[in-house]
Amino acid sequence: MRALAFLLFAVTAVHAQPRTPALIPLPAEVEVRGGAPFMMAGTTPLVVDAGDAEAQRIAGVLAALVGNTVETTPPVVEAAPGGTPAVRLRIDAEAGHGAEGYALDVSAAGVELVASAPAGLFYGVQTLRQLLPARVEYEAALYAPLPIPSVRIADAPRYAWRGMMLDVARHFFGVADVERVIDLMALHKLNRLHLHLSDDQGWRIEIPSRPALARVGGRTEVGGGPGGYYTVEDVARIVRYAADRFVTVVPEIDLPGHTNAALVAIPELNCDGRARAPYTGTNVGFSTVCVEKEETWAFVEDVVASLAEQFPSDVIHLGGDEVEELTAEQYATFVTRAQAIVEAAGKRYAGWDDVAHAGLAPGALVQVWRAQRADVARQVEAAVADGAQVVLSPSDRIYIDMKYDESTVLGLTWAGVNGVRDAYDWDPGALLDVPEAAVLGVEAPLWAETISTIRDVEFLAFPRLAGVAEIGWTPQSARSWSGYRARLGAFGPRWTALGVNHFRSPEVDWSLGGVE
Ligand code: TNX
Repeated sequence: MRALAFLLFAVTAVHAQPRTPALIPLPAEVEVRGGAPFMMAGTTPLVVDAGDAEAQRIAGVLAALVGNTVETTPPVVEAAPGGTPAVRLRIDAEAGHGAEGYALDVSAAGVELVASAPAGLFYGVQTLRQLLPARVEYEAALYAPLPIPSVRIADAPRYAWRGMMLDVARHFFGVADVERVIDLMALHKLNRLHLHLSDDQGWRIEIPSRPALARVGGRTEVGGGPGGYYTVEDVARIVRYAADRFVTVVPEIDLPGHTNAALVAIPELNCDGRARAPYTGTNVGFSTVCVEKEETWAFVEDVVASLAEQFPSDVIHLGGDEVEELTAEQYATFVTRAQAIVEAAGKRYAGWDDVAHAGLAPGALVQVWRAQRADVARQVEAAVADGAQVVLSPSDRIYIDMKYDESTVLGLTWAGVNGVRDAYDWDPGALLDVPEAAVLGVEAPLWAETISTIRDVEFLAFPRLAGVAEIGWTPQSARSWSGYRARLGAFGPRWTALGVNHFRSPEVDWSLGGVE
């Protein structure tokens, strides 16, 4: 039976093998050498340097992956008997691969993976994972061995910030859902998870000095569901889970607008001192904290202090979008003081591009969502000239809460429909007239007005999030829609094996993945 299964595999493998392996993101340099693959088995030793605990932990990630599929889990060892085919994983600070880069060499005789830092080793393991057959992702013993094609790869990311934003305010997503998102981000070498933790419809994080925020403000969500919030323990768990996968969790509390949930929980934040009624619709722009009251500033101080304590991220995002109830002067005064509070807490201030015209101090991070508007683009460029950096989230490209096309049920359309090609086929270096060093990276926001389950999240995120991962990682010169489209088509079986509810877009030839 096993022999038959293997024969069947060998035959389909010959036909299904794409020329470039289905790696997403595509590494900076890939040389497919041809020739015999490396055969990975449950007994293949994973060799790390003596006493290197991080290399040992990361080797354990690969061991667990392979161990899910074959009868035994590969041993992580510090030395293998001479002549044994082995996978060597090494962190060598002198190797010159940067914070996240690595070099990978696979031949029939063995696998050599070298990085200069732990994150690079982890990303090299993700590449190895994607070189292994998709069936390695199933949590069931199937059949060994597992061939890894013979390749030589030299790799490092284009941008430091490769992110996704999850709106947990419009609908709440629990810790297990967030962990699932982190797992799928790590597979594609994404490294920033921005959590949109408050909005009109809900406040989603416990602030111990202000317990009403979560307890009262956390009870609602779009459509009248039960809502929810993360306790301090939940946040610690998420942050740790993310850190183990080299993902930084960036917290956002949206201020001064998008604050109805806070205005329900803390009456003093309203100019008239009266609590607002809960809101479960999807309008924007109607709420603001009372910027003239000192109670409001005490609240901002408390919230920022708690975020600084709960999240190791060096960035705290304070929103700032879509405020319609303040004068331009009131708004600018608010943003200036908010930035100062974040910096006094030892963190870097981030806001949506609405803050660009508020007179930012140098060092701010501006998340650009409306680059298609010339007036916004000019404001952002002026902010960059004053010392800001940008993270690019163009809504007409990578707002992954937009529908893929008119036929998709989930999603909004205010920024248009964002197909798989639309989301992929653009250059972050050409979006704005700013120096290259001003672009910290890219991030795909997933707003949650229309989605409430992890299956919905997956549907809108995949395949578009994979394209964003490649935009953030791969040099522009190595990217093309046709090359990406072919790798995407061949990638389908891996998501299927992982149970990822991805959109089978007609833009992609999914048959390239062979029989699933
Ligand atoms: C605009 S993008 C918003 C959000 C909505 C989103 C829906 C931004 C900074 N603000 O409040 O959820 O559109 O696509």
